[in-house]
Amino acid sequence: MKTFKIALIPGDGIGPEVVSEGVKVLKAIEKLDPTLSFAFTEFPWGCEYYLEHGKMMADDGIEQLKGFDAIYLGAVGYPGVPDHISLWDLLLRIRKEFDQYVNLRPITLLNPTLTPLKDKTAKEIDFLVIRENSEGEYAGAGDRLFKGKPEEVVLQTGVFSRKGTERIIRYAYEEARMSNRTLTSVSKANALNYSMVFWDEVFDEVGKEYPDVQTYSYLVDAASLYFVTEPERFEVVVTSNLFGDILTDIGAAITGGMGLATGANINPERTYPSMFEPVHGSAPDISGKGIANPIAAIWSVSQMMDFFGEERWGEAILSTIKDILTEQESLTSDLGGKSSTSQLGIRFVELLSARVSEVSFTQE
Ligand code: GGG
Repeated sequence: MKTFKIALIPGDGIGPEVVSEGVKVLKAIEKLDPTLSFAFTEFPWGCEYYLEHGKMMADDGIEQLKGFDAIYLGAVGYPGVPDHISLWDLLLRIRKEFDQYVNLRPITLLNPTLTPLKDKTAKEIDFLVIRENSEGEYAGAGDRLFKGKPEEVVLQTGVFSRKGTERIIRYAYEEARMSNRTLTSVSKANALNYSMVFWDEVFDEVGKEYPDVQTYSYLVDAASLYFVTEPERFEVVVTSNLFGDILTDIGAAITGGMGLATGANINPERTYPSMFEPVHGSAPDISGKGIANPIAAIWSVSQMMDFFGEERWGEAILSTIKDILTEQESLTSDLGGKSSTSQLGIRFVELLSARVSEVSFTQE
């Protein structure tokens, strides 16, 4: 029996509501598969914790998280705490301290009715965005001088190290090679004449090691247009931290909305735990109403299972998401249904159990 230790950080707003449905799925897997178990530890960190303690997480929080196999995060941010504090002192702190330099965001149309794009099929919207997740525009380098004075100056510096740029681009080439897909680099070298010229050079240099991978290179503005008009151009995409964050919101828009967008923050070397989270934020406007869509959070569990090497479960969860998306009445209101967050979770577990009841899991 394998036991995976999972740190739960439900966080703020709808975070706890959607994480609770993901945990329901993990507990169902434990029941269905005698070879697997999960040991959960929940951490109360987030904006409420900040208002009580003046910090988003415990001082030794990173130390406490080190021993886990994965972190499952809901959402961060709530009115009353400045967004740049909640994001930097919890989510970005974990990504950086644990060197989770790869952010995997699949852009996959799981049901053809969900795209607002006329005439686009599921076959045409199916790609993976690999976002640099440790530096770039999110390096946190900058300054604010002469605050409040007429001569005020604010600097926000993008940091693109050779190590950081090479490793994400190499990861993307490996992914493209392994899955026999094309690789598209998205940058903006005409305007960002230092950082993105460098990015493009590294993309070409590393590419010499991968002559078998077909590549493309687009400016971020052109890529934004093609995400909407010709998403079939893309198979694997590699891009910088900020561009990746923005582009994947467009990706969410063409595949059914933020309720279906997932992201995995990966430390490929497995020196530290990786972190799995829905892409959406805490949505204070709907929190506490029990209507948040938990599918993105459940998809994060699928990514977690893949990361654990339990791909049959990753695949079973993804297939069950496709199943539930065909049942209008089982969905939440953002997808035109009437179900609550927890009703969707209950139905999901029923469908998952039915799907895998045929498969036998044996003790290893
Ligand atoms: N699900 C985590 C969350 O609250 N994300 C909101 C967010 O703004 N994330 C920024 C980012 O991924 O860079």
